[in-house]
Amino acid sequence: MKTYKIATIPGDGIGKEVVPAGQQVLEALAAGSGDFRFEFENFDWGGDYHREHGVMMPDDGLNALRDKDAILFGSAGDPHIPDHITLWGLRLKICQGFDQYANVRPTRILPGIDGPLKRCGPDDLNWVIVRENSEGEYSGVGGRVHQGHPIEAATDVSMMTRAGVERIMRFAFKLAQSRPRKLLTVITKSNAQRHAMVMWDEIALQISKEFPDVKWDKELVDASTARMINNPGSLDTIVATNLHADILSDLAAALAGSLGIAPTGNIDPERRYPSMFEPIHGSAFDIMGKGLANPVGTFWSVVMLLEHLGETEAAQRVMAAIEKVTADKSLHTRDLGGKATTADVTKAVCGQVAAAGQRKAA
Ligand code: NAD
Ligand code: K
Ligand code: MN
Repeated sequence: MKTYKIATIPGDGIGKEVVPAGQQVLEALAAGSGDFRFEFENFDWGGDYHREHGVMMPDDGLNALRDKDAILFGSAGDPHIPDHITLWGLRLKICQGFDQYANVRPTRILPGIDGPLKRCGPDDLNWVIVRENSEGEYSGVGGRVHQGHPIEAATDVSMMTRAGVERIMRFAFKLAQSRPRKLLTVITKSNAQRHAMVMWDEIALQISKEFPDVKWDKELVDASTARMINNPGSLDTIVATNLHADILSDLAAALAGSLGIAPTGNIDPERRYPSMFEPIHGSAFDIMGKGLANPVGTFWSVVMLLEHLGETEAAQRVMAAIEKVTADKSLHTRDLGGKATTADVTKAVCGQVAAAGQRKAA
């Protein structure tokens, strides 16, 4: 029997609620499968670890993750520690340390969930946003001088490299090619950002020649927010820079019903290092510790994790279980207008996964 080594890093806030829930779903899946098992190792990194050790994770922490088949992550963000310290000290350290340069964010309207777009059904909104995840606006290049003085100046440089843009474009075109509509929208802002974004556009054109069967267009990032709302069906696969895609994907999640249902994979497509899967939401300080967190974003991330492991059938089983549960409005959490708790939804999804396992065995 195959054994997959999975690292779990709940992190902070509701990450501590949704990651154990995701682990329960994987355990329910493995219990009903004769094909594979999981070996979990939990890492208590995050704000509490920072209070004790002064850092979000140990300096050699990446070494403890290196031999894992995948990482299930929650969120980095603590109400008492500045956000840039929690983010750079944990999540970005892993993403950049393992060169997880492709951040993949599927969005669609799940059964039973009413998004805010009244004219929009499940067939009209089915996107995958590809976010450049290693450089751009979040490259970390910049600095502050003369802090606190009237002449103070600060920069965050959006650094893009030809190699970095080529690899994310190629990844996005390939992904678009694998989807039924073979449609890619390249998000840009080359009217105002006249250096890096112009290179971005040129590289899009260059890489498009490798994929003659993919239909593609360009859209300015500001205009694309309006297009997502006015004409969602005109979009399918979308590629954007680190910052642009960060913003667009929260909008996409809200249009699909809630930030709480949206998943993501931080992928190293070359598989040199483990990839990391997480809900797109953060620590949600306003609801943490109350059992109100919607775990669906984490469960969908578990589906992406299973797909990454090549366990396609198991991934489909979990996705079907999620959809059965979202279709039942009595199992909606408060963000979707319901009254169910994190534990209610988790129990229901685990039950569906187990039942499907029994049907398979019979
Ligand atoms: P957030 O995603 O934590 O919350 C935004 C809003 O969405 C809140 O009202 C929250 O209650 C709601 N929400 C989020 N997830 C939900 C869920 N699963 N179920 C129900 N409601 C949900 O974003 P924020 O408030 O901007 O950030 C809070 C902290 O999280 C900050 O420290 C931030 O830096 C961090 N953060 C971390 C990550 C990450 O680790 N990947 C991502 C985003 C934000
Ligand atoms: K997250
Ligand atoms: Mn974000």
